[in-house]
Amino acid sequence: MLKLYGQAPTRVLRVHWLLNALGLEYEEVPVNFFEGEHQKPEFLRLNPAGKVPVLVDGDTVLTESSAIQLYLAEKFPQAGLIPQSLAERGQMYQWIFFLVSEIEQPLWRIARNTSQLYPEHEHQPLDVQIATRECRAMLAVLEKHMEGREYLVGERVSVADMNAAYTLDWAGEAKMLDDAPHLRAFLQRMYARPEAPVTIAEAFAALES
Ligand SMILES: N[C@@H](CCC(=O)N[C@@H](CS)C(=O)NCC(=O)O)C(=O)O
Repeated sequence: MLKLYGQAPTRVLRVHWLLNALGLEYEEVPVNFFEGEHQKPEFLRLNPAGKVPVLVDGDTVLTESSAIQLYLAEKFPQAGLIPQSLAERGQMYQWIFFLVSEIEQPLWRIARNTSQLYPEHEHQPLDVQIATRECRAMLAVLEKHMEGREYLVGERVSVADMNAAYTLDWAGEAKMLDDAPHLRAFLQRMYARPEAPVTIAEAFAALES
């Protein structure tokens, strides 16, 4: 059986989209950051970066949430989550890389400079300003792309949408979607889908209850 290390509200949620859509059974292995489990030798043997998610599928060990999404979609091609034409596949990769490098990256810079994830003396307020500006500019590019579209690529849902749903949920949590009605509508459509996992806010609320 598949083993997935990590739990909501981490980037494990990206993988939940695929596992749910494909109807796959898996064992979830929680990794407790507060107890330093991600830095224990047995975990570092799986992912030397000390981060979740990690997917173990038999002898295959995969890290990087977006790579795991693509791996699962490719392993079960009958679900049609990878576009068939090369042109659309190229666009799917384009948007996934865009989401991870141009949108998630500044979101992460904002998070680490404003939360208790990093000690306060390491916070860099100027970088929050720069990352906010950069993130908004890149969100505007995606907002324009989504005018009149239901999906990021082509006419049916693909891994790009499942990657975007998690990333834009994070952007919404960071109050970055006020000027992006098409992205807000996209998020609503995605989270109304049967395979939608919990949102980041729901996962945090569950932790506190
Ligand atoms: N690029 C990686 C990032 C993974 C990542 O940063 N995961 C966080 C949780 S969302 C983590 O495990 N952080 C632990 C740490 O940085 O020490 C991915 O997309 O999987």
